[in-house]
Amino acid sequence: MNRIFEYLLPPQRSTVASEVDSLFTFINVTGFILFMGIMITILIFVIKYRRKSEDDVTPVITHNSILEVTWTVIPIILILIVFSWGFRGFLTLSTPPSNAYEINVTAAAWFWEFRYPDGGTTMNEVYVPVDRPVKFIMRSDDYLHSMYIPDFRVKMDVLPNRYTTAWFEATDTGQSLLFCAEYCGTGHSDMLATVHVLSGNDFEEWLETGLEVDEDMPLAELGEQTFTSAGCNACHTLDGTDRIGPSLAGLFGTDRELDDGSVVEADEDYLRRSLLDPQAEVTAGYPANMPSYAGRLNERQIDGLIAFIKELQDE
Ligand code: HEC
Ligand SMILES: [Cu+2]
Repeated sequence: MNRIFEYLLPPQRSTVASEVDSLFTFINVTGFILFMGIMITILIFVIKYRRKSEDDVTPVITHNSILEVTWTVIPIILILIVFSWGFRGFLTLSTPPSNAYEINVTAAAWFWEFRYPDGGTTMNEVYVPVDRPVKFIMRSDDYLHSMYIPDFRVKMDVLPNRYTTAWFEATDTGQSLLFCAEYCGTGHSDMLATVHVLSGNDFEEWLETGLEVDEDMPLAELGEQTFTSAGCNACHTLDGTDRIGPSLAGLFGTDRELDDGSVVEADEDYLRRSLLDPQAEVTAGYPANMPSYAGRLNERQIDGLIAFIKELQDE
């Protein structure tokens, strides 16, 4: 029976996925059978008990104990099955194994940040080992978000001022999509991340090397990459049009009017301040809702972004 739904659902790539799908299928199939049973009975009764002549009189029926017990007991049994099955799944999903690999997750408008136990962070990309439980300890920097990985069948709200957790154990190497499942504003649909499931060895290797910044990559190229990975593109375009914030094309070297009426030149130092303390100088005409990237980007990424924004001059 599960096979039918396999075509409708994302691939099952975690240890809980098949259990979740079985319950989903059970509820759908019993629901469908009951629905058809009731509809067909109604049709038969409409025809069989229709008024056949002028003097047809409806008999007085007070009750039928056998019938009433049947339609009470069968639904109760079904509900108890669904409840105990669902509760078991709920317990599994809400009890992370104690040996889980823990990753701290921060959701913010509009990107995901992942911090690993050995130090190091990634943005909008998360690397996890296969066949090993992984626990996300999550918080939000601003609004309500929700962490959803359809392939793993896990979803959990991410709140400000409170930690929530979610865990999974991936069963296949490869990539899965993670996205925000709680509408959180204009950039909500850009709040996407990729889960990279690596084999044990590849994961160890990635921990050794993957978190180091590539020193060979030209600064502007690193900046371009960071522009996407740090989620700047949710709020800024590069083609002169406004999104949440101003377009960054042609910004460098111009005079910027701030909301307190003062004017500053958009030089390297201004760009740096825009990233590390965006609330200090707010460009006139725009909301003061850019998140601070202090502690989120390393020095080389900041230099890279500045080099990238400078290069946008020529376009
Ligand atoms: C949540 C939306 C949002 C995100 C994400 C965001 N910004 Fe901004 N940004 C804004 C807004 C709004 C402004 C204008 C108000 C202000 O100056 O704080 C702004 C202003 C700026 C400015 C100054 C622009 C000017 O016209 O003076 C720069 C430079 C900038 N952002 C760069 C970036 C970079 C680089 C990133 C990614 C690392 C980024 N922003 C991420 C919303 C965002
Ligand atoms: Cu969100």
